[in-house]
Amino acid sequence: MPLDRTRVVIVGGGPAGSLLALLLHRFGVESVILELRSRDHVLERVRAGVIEHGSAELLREIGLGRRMDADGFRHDGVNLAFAGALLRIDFQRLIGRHVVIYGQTELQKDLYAAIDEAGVSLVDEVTDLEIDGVESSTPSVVYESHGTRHDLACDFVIGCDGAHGVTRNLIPDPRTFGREYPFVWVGLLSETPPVRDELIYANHERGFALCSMRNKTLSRYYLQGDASDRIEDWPDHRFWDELRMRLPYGPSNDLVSGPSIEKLVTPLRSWVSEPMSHGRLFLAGDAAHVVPPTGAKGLNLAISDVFYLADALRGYYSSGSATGLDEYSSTALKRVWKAVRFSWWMTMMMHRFSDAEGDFDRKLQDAELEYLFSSESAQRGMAENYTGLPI
Ligand code: FAS
Ligand code: PHB
Repeated sequence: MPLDRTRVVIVGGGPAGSLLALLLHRFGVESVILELRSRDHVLERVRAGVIEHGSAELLREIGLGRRMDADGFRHDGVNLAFAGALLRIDFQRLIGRHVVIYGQTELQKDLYAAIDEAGVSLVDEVTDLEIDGVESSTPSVVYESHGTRHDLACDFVIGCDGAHGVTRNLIPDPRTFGREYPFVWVGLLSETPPVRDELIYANHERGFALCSMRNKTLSRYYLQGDASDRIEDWPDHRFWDELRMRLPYGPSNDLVSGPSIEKLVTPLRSWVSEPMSHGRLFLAGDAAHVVPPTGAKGLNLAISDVFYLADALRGYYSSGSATGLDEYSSTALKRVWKAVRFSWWMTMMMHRFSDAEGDFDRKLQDAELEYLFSSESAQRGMAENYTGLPI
């Protein structure tokens, strides 16, 4: 079995793993990414679409801003619909910040292109992964790839293997916190012009709806569905009829429908596993925390985690200081919990819970929205969280 050696083994080649490898490469720290699926499979995934102000600045700093700024949309605001009214939260006027609408699919393409250009090693279709020695100073990872078994010795193992990964199982007695929401999101991608230039989050008695986009001819829509719903329950015509009913008058009339080119059903949950490190193992992104997409925080938390971790590893390799590594978990979790709180708040405010959930909660939701629609301070608070708290 060929014995290889590197400094950092990154398990998972999604946005967290590939961005971390690039940040480390910039500091001259060698890494190897081990990805379970094929490169094409990872590149085909349709997930997030909102990049926070700070995340966009970081991506520009490391040379990943060109396509994002050319093909993405800078949004200075977002719209909330409730009781037939439409409120625009003006990020620019309230706090001088913005978000960028740029598909995670496109960002992943940019990350893989930059990885290839930098000559960073990305091994895909990895199986039979065995991670050993994370409690020692010489961890190793044994894996199979394209019919050959490898034993990779390293200094650190980073778990960037997502919500269904294996690395977090190496953390003994983790404390996990979570909440499952009693509904799903049904997402649809269509080659139709977006209904508006900015996103619309709608709270309607028939359920939540979200209007988003990827470009001027590619729209992304989401609807709240029942927890037991499957894709077959949402043929295109039902999706478009329901969306039209849940939008306020103007957008409802202007909605252009068309055949779906991709559809998904995704459960909604808030979940955090602490700590995010153990010995020479560190977790980043969905491997340690999952948020409902209502707050558009999942991808952005993956970006801030690896930003903190890369900085800590740079400190270790440049000065031998382990301080950043020792503080990584608590530093990352501080920002994670604020994003978990905001994503929970947006989810509770914008979705319809069954009557069984009780009239009192319904009344609270109305009051929450009426306060937001009437208070500039409340709108400023939402703008701060939505555009992204400081990294
Ligand atoms: P990822 O899950 O993206 O990547 C983990 C990688 O590890 C994957 O490529 C996986 O194949 C690999 N892997 C898994 N097990 C492995 C193993 N044993 N060995 C090697 N590799 C392994 N966020 C938003 O902000 N807005 C959204 O609209 C939004 N929509 C979403 C829709 C869906 C359906 C999902 C699932 C998530 C969505 N998210 C959204 C959240 C999403 O963007 C994640 O937060 C983001 O992908 C997290 O990035 P990673 O931590 O890199 O995890
Ligand atoms: C998306 O464009 O896919 C998107 C946007 C905002 C969200 C979730 C998803 O809150």
